[in-house]
Amino acid sequence: MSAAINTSLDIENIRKQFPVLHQKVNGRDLVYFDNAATNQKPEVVIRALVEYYSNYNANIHRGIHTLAEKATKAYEHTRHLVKEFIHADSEQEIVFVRGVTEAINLVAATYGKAFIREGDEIIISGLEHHSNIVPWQFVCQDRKAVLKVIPVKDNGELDIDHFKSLLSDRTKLVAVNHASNSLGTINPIKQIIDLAHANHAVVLIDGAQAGAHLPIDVKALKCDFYCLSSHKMFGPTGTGILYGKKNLLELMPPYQGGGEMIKSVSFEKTTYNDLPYKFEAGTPNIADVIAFGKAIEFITAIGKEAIAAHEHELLVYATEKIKSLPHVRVIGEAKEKVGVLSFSVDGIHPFDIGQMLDARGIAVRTGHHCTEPLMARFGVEGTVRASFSVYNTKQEVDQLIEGLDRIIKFMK
Ligand code: C6P
Repeated sequence: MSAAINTSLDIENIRKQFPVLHQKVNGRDLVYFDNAATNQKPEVVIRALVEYYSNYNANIHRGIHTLAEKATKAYEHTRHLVKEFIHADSEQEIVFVRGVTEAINLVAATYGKAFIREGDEIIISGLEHHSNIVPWQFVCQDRKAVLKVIPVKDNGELDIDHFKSLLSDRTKLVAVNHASNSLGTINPIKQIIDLAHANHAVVLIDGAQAGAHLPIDVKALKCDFYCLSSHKMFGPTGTGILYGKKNLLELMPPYQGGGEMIKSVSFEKTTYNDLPYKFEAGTPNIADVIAFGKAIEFITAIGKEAIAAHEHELLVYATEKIKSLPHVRVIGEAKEKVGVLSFSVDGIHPFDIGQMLDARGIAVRTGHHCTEPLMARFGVEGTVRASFSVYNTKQEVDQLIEGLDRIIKFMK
């Protein structure tokens, strides 16, 4: 990893836009390093929620009154913004869901039901979040299919040669993340997609840890499905998207039945709505989707490249500093990483470190990060994870390192 110099961002000004950052926790200025779990929300996003409920709360796609039309327009505008953001061909390819977990479950339940047969193989990787493991286990149990796993190398990268050896004409689907939430590894998804397509397998990319950090071009990638969670992209919880290629979404059966997803219903026969509404049964999460649009505009206005450069600089700085501390083991040293630093300290439980850092106002995540197989691969129960965002500073990294230094001296 090399430190990229970035002078273009006014971090102080960016920080001012995040009300939650300006508070004391346990008597100290909050240092928020749990961004991979969920990142904080700028004022524009918070204001969009208040504005919707204060001024034009109404159900969408149903009413012809002024409020309903305004709400529908704002909701559909976010779909347009997402389409542009990930370079999809059409708004019909963008399905609003609760987040990445629901997006993957949707594909597993519908694509899995329609296209996976006994003896077929699904390939995932050893870097996956439980959300990209368990739904495929459901499919495999249901369809008597077989789950295969791409192994993880000691540095936290996927073993792509092994992946090649797993591919065969039995492979029907490959599901991997764009970036690992536990180690930060950025996966070579273009290569993975090309290899899978050469074997006529479809590919789902879990973009939970990429949305706010990495460029996403579904068309250039030629990926079949791509999933995002709003709350990891400065947007509200409870919404996100599934991107799917139109021809695939059209072939898939609906996920849930109810209002909005139908064209007509009689007791004898129901016909389904056009894309993407076929997959959006019931009243959706209108307010959060509208505010998600503001989050996308926020990211675009700063520029993903500038965000990534800043986070990379923090990652390089923090990694160098943490390695100078005794008893610390950094887990995950892939060449390409997002701003995630996972580590353990010999003889001190990650949970204890997390608690002692919290006492100093520093928020990190500890535990298995919903990647138990990955923790087992590295022979640990869990790690301490510091994850960076655009509003974090080197001074905050210094506070983390100073806190850790004291904890290690105190405990050892
Ligand atoms: N990871 C973390 O602390 P949801 O909860 O549906 O928005 O996202 C699930 C998910 C799927 N894939 C990856 C790679 C993820 O990182 C996450 C969420 C959080 O790492 C919460 S466990």
